[in-house]
Amino acid sequence: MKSFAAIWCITFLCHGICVPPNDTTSQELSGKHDSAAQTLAVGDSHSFCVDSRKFFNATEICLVAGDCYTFHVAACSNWIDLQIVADANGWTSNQAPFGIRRLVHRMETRRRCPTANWFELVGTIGKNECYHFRIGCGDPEKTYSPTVSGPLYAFANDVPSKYHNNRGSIRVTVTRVK
Ligand SMILES: [Ca+2]
Repeated sequence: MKSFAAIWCITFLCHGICVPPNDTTSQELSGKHDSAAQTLAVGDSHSFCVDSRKFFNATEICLVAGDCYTFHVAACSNWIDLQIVADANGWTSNQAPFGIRRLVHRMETRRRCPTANWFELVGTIGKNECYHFRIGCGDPEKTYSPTVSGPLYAFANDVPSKYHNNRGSIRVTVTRVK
């Protein structure tokens, strides 16, 4: 337990930085590597993999402000945060080993998306830390409508300096419903 706690006790100096687009009034965000990204027609779906070790997983899809989307994660999909196995809903600080639970609680505000669980699947519009939205395991009854247009990225929610101890990928399907 000591070694496990020691790993978690490493200081976290690299926080997520909110980098707004140059023109915050713009309703469209560009993605440097997403010139080939496509938009979806109503009823169309697109599947992509989210690697828990990657800071930004490109999806080759652009979401459009005002359109509505649902997300679905394949059943039994799991990934691993150091030693904790979780699905796309992630894990909570209360599930951390007792000896480090208080420390893990204190670190919650350092997660890239502080309101989401540890290792919860999170989406964002554009390669920045400003437009996060929670996906989790997805819910066909719950739609997401972005306020800006731009390339969709996804990631496992973690503190920025702790992606090296992540393992596993999760497959996600996004569908435009409106
Ligand atoms: Ca981690």
